[in-house]
Amino acid sequence: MIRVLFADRAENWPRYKAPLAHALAQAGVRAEIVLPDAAAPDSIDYIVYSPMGPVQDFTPFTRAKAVLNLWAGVERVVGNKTLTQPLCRMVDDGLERGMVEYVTGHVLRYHLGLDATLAQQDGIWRHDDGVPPLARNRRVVMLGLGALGAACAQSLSGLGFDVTGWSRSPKQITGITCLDGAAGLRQALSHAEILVSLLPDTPETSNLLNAQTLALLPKGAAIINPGRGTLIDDAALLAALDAGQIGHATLDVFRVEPLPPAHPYWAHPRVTVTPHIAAESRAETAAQVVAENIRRSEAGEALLYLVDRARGY
Ligand code: NDP
Ligand code: OXD
Repeated sequence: MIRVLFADRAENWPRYKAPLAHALAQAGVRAEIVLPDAAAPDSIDYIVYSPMGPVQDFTPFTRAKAVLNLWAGVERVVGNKTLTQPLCRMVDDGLERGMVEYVTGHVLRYHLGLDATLAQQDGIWRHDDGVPPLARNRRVVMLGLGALGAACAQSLSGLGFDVTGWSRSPKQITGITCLDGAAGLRQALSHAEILVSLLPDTPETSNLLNAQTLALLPKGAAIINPGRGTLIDDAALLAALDAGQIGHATLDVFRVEPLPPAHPYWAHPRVTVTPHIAAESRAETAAQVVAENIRRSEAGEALLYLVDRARGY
């Protein structure tokens, strides 16, 4: 019998309790699931981790064989010096579908000009403003072509959008123009009518969208950022919005969360704030990923979704 510590916030335990027990049983793993303080740290075999949870010092977990993050993003744990065990991140179908729906919804909103449509209450028949272009004439750029970025890019391409993606390593994805490197970034940004950022927070991606790179976008471009707040130089984005260089931004993630009430994003007429809800790991599917990794570890097989700690994601 192995011992699995559920180290997410206590309020999430009721959602995970049954799915985790079920998934472990389905995977053929005999396990006792314990909560923090219910067992000695040196008796724990696996840590189901969350950056919001109570366990951030891994030193006492001398027997733990892996730390299994319930989140996709790892920026809050990847540099943790007390973590000596392998770290896996979450790649979960529920998380992916949620992100696809959020990104597709906001891209369609910008594409169709829905904000302006919904604001019309003046009785004016604006037929002369024309119809929106077809999706195939709308250029969408996806920064990041990982588990989430690639799924969103493919969904948008499936709707007919002209999709370009950018990643660190070269990629080939059917229907997507894939770019990489500094020149690829410039090329991608220069034709991004709608820019979506699904990059992780690393030293290389910090302030990637700054005064210089925002200036490369076509005037009036829209930005959707469900990646991480650190990707954007906030002062530069606010200046670009005020100058009309950026037409609108939908931001789900911020340097400080919750976004402080006095932050200029809240009141800005061309910013939509969503409270880090673009996507969330779903207990039923995430529990299966955790259980499969524990099964693999116990069977001596390679872990899934191992984080490259030098790379930072
Ligand atoms: P992945 O690790 O699968 O993908 C990351 C992508 O970013 C990869 O394509 C990678 O390139 C690319 N990338 C990383 N660094 C660079 C760089 N320096 N230059 C160019 N490309 C780079 O992550 P996911 O797709 O699973 O998740 C992406 C992010 O989404 C998470 O890190 C998290 O921050 C955020 N997220 C937000 C949520 C929300 O609710 N708002 C929910 C879940 C995640 P390559 O493929 O070459 O390695
Ligand atoms: C994640 C997130 O990284 O919710 O999973 O942001």
